[in-house]
Amino acid sequence: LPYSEYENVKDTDSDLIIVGFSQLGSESDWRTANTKSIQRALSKENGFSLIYSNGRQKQENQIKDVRSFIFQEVDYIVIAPETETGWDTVLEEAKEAGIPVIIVDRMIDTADDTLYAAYVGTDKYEEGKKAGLWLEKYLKEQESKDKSSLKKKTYNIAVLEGTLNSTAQIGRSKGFEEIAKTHKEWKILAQESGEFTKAKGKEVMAKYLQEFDDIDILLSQNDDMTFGAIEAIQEDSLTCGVDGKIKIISFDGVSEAFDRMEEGLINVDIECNPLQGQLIANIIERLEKGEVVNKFSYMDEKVFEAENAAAERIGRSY
Ligand code: GYE
Repeated sequence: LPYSEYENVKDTDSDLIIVGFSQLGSESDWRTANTKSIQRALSKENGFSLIYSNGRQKQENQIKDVRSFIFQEVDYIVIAPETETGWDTVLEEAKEAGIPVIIVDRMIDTADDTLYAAYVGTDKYEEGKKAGLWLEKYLKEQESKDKSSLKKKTYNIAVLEGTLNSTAQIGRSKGFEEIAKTHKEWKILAQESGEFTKAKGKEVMAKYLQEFDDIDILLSQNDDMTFGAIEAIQEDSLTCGVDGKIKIISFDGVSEAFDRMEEGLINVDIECNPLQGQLIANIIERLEKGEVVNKFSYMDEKVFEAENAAAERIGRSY
């Protein structure tokens, strides 16, 4: 936003709390829901003036955006960071300018926790573990069935990872591997990034299908990549999901994923809750009053299985 426009905001609505929000991109349905939630909570009606910037999946854009917020002398800065490292310098600049920073969704890697006032987001490591625990339970159930199609000595797993070095990728990989390493019969065939997008997810999955002819399980670290992967699987005349050859574990739980679960194409979706706006607004309001805030706030999250998808989706807004 040009400086003149900001001045305008400030003059006419001097009571509003001015917040600069650097969103990392618009790569997924999850991200859209997250952006909307934050825009809604930090609206004029609620006493905020929000300056939104889209980093287009590049940390360097985000750093520029944060610098522009500092220059514009906003009251608070909210950052959903693309990747974890490399934030110290710009956060020191914000600190020097006396602007409190709230980190949302993904986390940053810093030795100095005075560089941010609070973090609001989700526990991605837990999400990864939940995926592993679900698979453990699922395979046990299959093995106890007499005529299960999925009864093998080794289970071949292909992984579509998210943006490398993002908290969502690091946490979900680590959490899942934690469970996988307790199972000698689980074999991770490949683990590559699909950058959290549908197009890249499809591309990498198509490559996996060329390379490996016996994938039993796909672990896809977000729904958008899963949608791409399903297309690649179907174009290869293969089947997936509840009654299909390749079992699919996905993450996020966006509306389209519920469609795919109802169709039986995705077996399970590990929820990641993007509705973080209200919590962020609450934290800013408390900081305004000089109150102490929790340094870390995590959203509640569930696991959705295809069998219960129709009932579980009732009342969901994205
Ligand atoms: O799972 C994915 C998005 O950081 C939790 O980023 C977020 C992830 C989410 O692109 O869809």
